[in-house]
This record gives sequence, structure tokens and C-alpha cells, in this order.
Amino acid sequence: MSRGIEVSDRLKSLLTKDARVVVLTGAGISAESGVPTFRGEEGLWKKFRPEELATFDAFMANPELVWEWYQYRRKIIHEIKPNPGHVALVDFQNHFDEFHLITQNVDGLHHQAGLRNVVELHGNIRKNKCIQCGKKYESLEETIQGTPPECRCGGKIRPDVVWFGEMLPQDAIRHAFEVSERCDLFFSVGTSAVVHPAASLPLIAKRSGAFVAEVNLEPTEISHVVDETLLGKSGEILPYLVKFLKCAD
Ligand code: BJW
Ligand code: ZN
Repeated sequence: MSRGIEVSDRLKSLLTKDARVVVLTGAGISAESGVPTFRGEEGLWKKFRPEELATFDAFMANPELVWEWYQYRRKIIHEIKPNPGHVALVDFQNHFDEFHLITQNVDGLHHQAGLRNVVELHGNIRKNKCIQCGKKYESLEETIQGTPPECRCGGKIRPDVVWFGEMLPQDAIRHAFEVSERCDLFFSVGTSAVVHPAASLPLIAKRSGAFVAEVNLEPTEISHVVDETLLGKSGEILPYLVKFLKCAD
């Protein structure tokens, strides 16, 4: 349904093959696949308090509860598929000479849609690691069963995601800052833009001279800063933008 989507001539004119493009995604891009977002009326934080679940202290205080919460979310993610918004970004990647996809999402759906070199700022819910020796686990088969499972070293196994108060993966955040500083066009898609340092990226792009567009159901914390806000579902707006990529060649 493209009726009602308005894209400025300025944005259309920037969609040329030689533009350096960065896309930052958040939970909203996966909402149409059936992954709950964090904030908002239907968000996970309406039912659960972040400080009780998404911090290391919360995990240590109640490892069973936190582990079960992640198992519940993994079950949802296991059953769902990428949506037209994810697929449109594969067309973006194939169109632009320089394209970088940075995601705050832990669901792996960009990769599943066929995107290459996805930069995951907040880790990946499908993976795990030991809190004691740091060993990474792609599968739980090698661990000692339990809720949560245990590593051979005796340490508890946790999801390989970034909780509040934790550092982001150094290579990922360094790369994200670098490409945001030197892009021509930056899209912020399906994120409330309240969690830092990810929320700083569109602001850095803007300050460095890029054109910044956001795609969201509603205005966000950064709407007053960006050049253009496209209001609506990313699963409709991104495929609509793909039409202009084809024309711009
Ligand atoms: C649609 C749609 C559709 C719906 N189409 N749109 C500077 C200032 C203030 C605070 C800080 C700061 N720097 C650091 C902090 C502290 C903290 C922070 O940012 N706090 C703020 C909340 C105030 N940040 C951190 O702690 C980070 N670490 C860090 O900075 O380390 C350095 C440090 C360490 C110690 C001390 C100080 C510094 C780590 C942040 C980790 C975030 N982790 C989580 C959980 C991941 C694991 C898990 O999944 O369980 O990441 S929290 C959660 O929020 C998750 C998300 O990736 C993240 C962002 O959420 P997102 O993606 O924006 O989702 P929503 O739900 O908020 O928004 C969805 C949007 O989609 C909405 O706008 C909808 O309208 C829209 N939408 N359907 C288009 N169909
Ligand atoms: Zn270990």
C-alpha cells in the first residue's frame, strides 16, 4: 500500500548508486514479523521492568527468571520470518556501492533476509556466553543443562546480548561511528532513538553533513533534528523507497 507515503524530491535525488548509505534499525522493523518492541503500548517494557531483566545485576539476582524470559523470546523469534522491510534493505545493499546496516536488534532477521555484514550493536539472542570464562556458545548442546545452563568452568551461561550498563562490542560501535561520520545518507528505521550510544549515530551523521531520514510509526526523540520523517510501517515505506532506487540508476 503506497498510497499516502510522501517522499521529498530531495530524498529521491539522493538515492543514487554512488551515495554512501547507512541504515540503523531498531525493534520496529521486526514488529511486522511478530517480534514485540520494547517501548510503546504493546512493548515488552509494559509487562516487564528493564532493570529486572536486562541488566547483569538482574541476571545475578534471579538467573532463572532472566533465562526463562530469553527462552520465551527465542521461541517467538524461532517461529517468525523476515518481512518486506527486511527484504527491501537487501535491495538497498545491492543498489548502493557503499552500504552499511547497523542494527540494535538481536533477532538475526536481517541476516536471515540475506543481508551481508550486519553490524549487531546489542549482540544476538541466538548466541550465548559464559559469565566466568567468556566462552561463546552457538549451541547449548556442549553446556551442562540447567536454568540457566552452566559452562564446563562452572560459570553460568547468559545470552550474548548487551544489557544496560554494559559496553557494546568495541569493533561494532567503532565501525558504526566511523561510517556514520562519513555517509551521505542516513536512515533511522523503527527505533525510538532513546538508547545510547546507538541513538547518537543519526545525530553524528547529521552533524557530519549527511541527510538524515527516519522511518517510524510516530515521531521520535530525534524527529526535530532529522531532515525528513516518513511516518508509517517500515514494511511499507522501505519497499516503496526501493522503487526510487531503480529509477535513480
Ligand atoms: C515501527 C513499527 C513499524 C513499531 N514500522 N516503526 C547517554 C545518555 C543517557 C543514558 C546513557 C547514555 N549513554 C549510555 C547510557 C545508558 C544506557 C541508555 O541509553 N539508557 C537510556 C535508556 C537512558 N545505555 C547503555 O547502558 C548501553 N551501554 C553503554 O552505554 O555502555 C557504556 C557505559 C557503561 C556503563 C555506564 C555508562 C556507559 C547499553 C544499552 C543496551 C541496550 N540493551 C537492550 C536490550 C538488548 C537485549 C535484549 O533484547 O533483551 O537493547 S534495551 C532495548 O532497547 C534493546 C534495543 O536494542 C534498545 C533500543 O530499542 P529500540 O530498538 O529503539 O526499540 P523501541 O521499542 O524503543 O522502539 C521501537 C520503535 O519502533 C518505536 O519508535 C515505534 O514507534 C516503532 N515502530 N512498529 C516502523 N511497523
Ligand atoms: Zn566458562
